[in-house]
Amino acid sequence: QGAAHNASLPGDVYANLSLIVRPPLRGPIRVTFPPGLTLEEIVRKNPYVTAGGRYQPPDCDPLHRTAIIIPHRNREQHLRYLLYFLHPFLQRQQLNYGIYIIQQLLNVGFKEAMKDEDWDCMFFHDVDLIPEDDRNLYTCDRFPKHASVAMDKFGYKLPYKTYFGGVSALTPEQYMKMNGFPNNYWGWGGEDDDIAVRVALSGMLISRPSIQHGRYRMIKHGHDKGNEQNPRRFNLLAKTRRTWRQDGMNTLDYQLLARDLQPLYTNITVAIGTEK
Ligand code: NGS
Repeated sequence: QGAAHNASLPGDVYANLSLIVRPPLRGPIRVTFPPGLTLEEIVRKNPYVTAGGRYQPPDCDPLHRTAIIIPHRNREQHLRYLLYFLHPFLQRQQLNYGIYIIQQLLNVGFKEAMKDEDWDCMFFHDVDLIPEDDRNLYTCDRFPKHASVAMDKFGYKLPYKTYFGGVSALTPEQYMKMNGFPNNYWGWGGEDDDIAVRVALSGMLISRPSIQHGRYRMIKHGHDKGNEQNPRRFNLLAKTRRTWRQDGMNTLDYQLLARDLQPLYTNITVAIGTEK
């Protein structure tokens, strides 16, 4: 009987159906921070992750190639917790992915990651934000995506309508269309707002996940030493309309010092100039 039923559809339809594997997503994630967590323990829990923090699903052909770029300075503990949650999260989404740590410019992360693989999506990820729902897919959309729409510290809603900080995702095409990100923001604040302005100036809209899926828990921390508020940020923001074409990927200048393949991430160290 089953065979007679099957015969009513062309064979290749069944062949294709049998290949579609539903990602083993779980939905909401309970985020707690286990004390005494070590990198070794995370390595042990992620046996399929290869040198440099790379992964490909062992049992299916991934549809998406996503690079995660994390700017980070002296926040070892935050990084450890993020890696602890992010590796299994990305594996459940059945992505081909790589994790990159950079010290300064997001543009450097973009350029260096693209040397490894033809990534089709770049996620720019604050080191202290943990996603709380794996239906928040780490893939790109038709427009630049702002993923962290519901952060606990803002009461699980946007702090203001044009907020673009936390976690965002762009295809390489979208990234190049807006000349990447600015190179001239030093210290805290404003860079994310500048990026949102660049998205609009280059003629794109912003896409966002739902408030149920785009939830993030922030790891609490005090003020960052060596990352003081940037007093020039309002001035810079006021000029973005005039400067975005002359400041970005087309003026990126740095010297690669090291590309260190750690078990859970690729660490990029570069030398760049100082504030002009
Ligand atoms: C704005 C900043 C953004 C920042 C946002 C949230 O005022 O960079 O606050 O800040 N813009 C400027 O300073 C121009 S937070 O509450 O996370 O400290 O992301």
